[in-house]
Amino acid sequence: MRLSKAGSGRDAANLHRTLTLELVRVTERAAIAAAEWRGKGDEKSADDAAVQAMQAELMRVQIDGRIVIGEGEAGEIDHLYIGEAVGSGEGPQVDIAVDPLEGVTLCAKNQPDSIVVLAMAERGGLLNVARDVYMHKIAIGAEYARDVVHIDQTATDNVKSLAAAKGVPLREITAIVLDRPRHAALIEELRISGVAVKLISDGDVAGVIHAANTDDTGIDIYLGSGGAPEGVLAAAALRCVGGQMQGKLILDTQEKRERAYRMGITDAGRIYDVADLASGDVLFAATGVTDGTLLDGIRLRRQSVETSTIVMRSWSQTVRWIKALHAR
Ligand code: VTB
Repeated sequence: MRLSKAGSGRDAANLHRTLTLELVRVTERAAIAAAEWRGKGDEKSADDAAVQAMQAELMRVQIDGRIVIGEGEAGEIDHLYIGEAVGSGEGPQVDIAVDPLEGVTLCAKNQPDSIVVLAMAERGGLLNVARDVYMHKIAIGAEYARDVVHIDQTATDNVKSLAAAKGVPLREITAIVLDRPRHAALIEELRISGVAVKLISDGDVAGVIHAANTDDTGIDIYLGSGGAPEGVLAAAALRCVGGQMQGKLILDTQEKRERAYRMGITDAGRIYDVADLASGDVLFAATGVTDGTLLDGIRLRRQSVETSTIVMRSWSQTVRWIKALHAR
């Protein structure tokens, strides 16, 4: 039997293969639902619409699926909670991480880069983290040696080392950082070092992906902290497109540490790399809600609705951009 790059058998690989398009349907439908709420200033309705549409479409997929990164805990919410069984129940056993509306605020304000995101892996393939947990993250392209940056080094040391590896002066390096008060010192440090800082208001799944695609985006490195679920989703994407990332969970309360422990995280200080966050055969799909750098948003035409989706798979490293027209 031929073994896949991810070490899984060919049969399993072929099962996952047919799921690629199924996932596109799921993220497309959620994005179309969320798009109705673009620019309406109502984050909750936008999120609810995406969640319900995603859950309904996921139920139709032929998988024995389980939500491992969801919208919240069982009992707290009705749809897409951690541990929820999704899919028809027949088919491969898979784990699913969702962010039905990444950048809810962006959607409510009709600003760029609001997307629907979903990742699927073989059972046990995705790190289980709760929605309210944060993660320190650092990400760069696949083309660098593994020791060029390290999450425990200072930002200054990391960008210096990156510039040297790239063979350019520091002023030609661009870092992408979430614009948050908690990053004031980091941004200041980066500015003093001389690098350019691209600030984003939300959406660090796309931010990490951009840092791994420097030739297309001009972004060399992602730095800072953001949601841990978004970290796992970004890692799933990097498994497919290539790229390096390290993540460290921020378990700053006893309650978070205990909850993480129950979810299987025994070493609170562990540094995760891409394959620790998302392993085995991994599928990743994202559909644009508002126009953005990664994807176009939903276009409402007279007769149809146009969607723009990126879908990829780690086993084959295939990346597809799917533009679709849906009859109104
Ligand atoms: C990020 C980003 C999200 O939350 O993870 C961020 O990807 C986490 O930081 O789009 P804050 O809690 O400080 O916002 C979002 O911006 C929103 O979920």
